Amino acid sequence: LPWTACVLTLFPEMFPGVLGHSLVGRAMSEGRWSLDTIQIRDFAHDKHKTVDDTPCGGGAGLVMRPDVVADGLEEAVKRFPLAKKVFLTPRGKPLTQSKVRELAQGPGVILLCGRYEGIDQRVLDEHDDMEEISIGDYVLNGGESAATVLMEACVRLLPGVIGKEASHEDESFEAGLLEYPHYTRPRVWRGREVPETLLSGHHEKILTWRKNQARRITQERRPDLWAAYCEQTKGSA
Ligand code: 6GU
Repeated sequence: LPWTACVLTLFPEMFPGVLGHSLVGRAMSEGRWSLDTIQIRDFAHDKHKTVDDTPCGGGAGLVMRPDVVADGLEEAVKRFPLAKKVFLTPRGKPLTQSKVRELAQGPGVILLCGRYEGIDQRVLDEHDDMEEISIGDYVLNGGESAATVLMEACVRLLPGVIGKEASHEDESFEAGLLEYPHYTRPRVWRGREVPETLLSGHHEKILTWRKNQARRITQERRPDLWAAYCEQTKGSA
């Protein structure tokens, strides 16, 4: 069976969206991964298909009902019993490339998308093997864009999705550094020249130039990544 993502959402029509295009879309039509959606509203029991209610204790916004969300989640688990359960929320642990690798290695993921005001805590307590993941320190209106980001990051790591011409080898986060700058023809554009070293044909010098550029850019822009890189690199070179 291919790697599968099962998305629980009030907006299944948002999928596959960007994931139906380019590399990741092609990989889906080639059967390298599959996408399933579950409409949470299908598990509402009243004739108005109510999924949320006012927060206990008062306050703004609405909270997703535990009975409705849990029934949807349990249907997803029936379909994909071995998939890792993930709740997309700005309160979650940050998504990292290492977490992406872990999720891409398993049989697939169940992605629960909620509204920002939240899901009744008791669903999360009941499913204590579910991971809460955030894609960054900013607020989205729902988990769907975050679920899309997570899926794209996972799918591009699946076997056969990226050819070896664009291998993951010299990628920024794999090496712990941001990427070096890229150039193509023409050699001079609006008076701006391609760095001499890249035209030298001297492969060793080119690799050194790129490594130095990656280190410079990482130091300038991401002192956190630079510190981690220095720590990991300590002793070698
Ligand atoms: Cl996973 N969900 C929402 N609603 N907002 C976010 C997020 C997730 N990650 C960052 N902001």
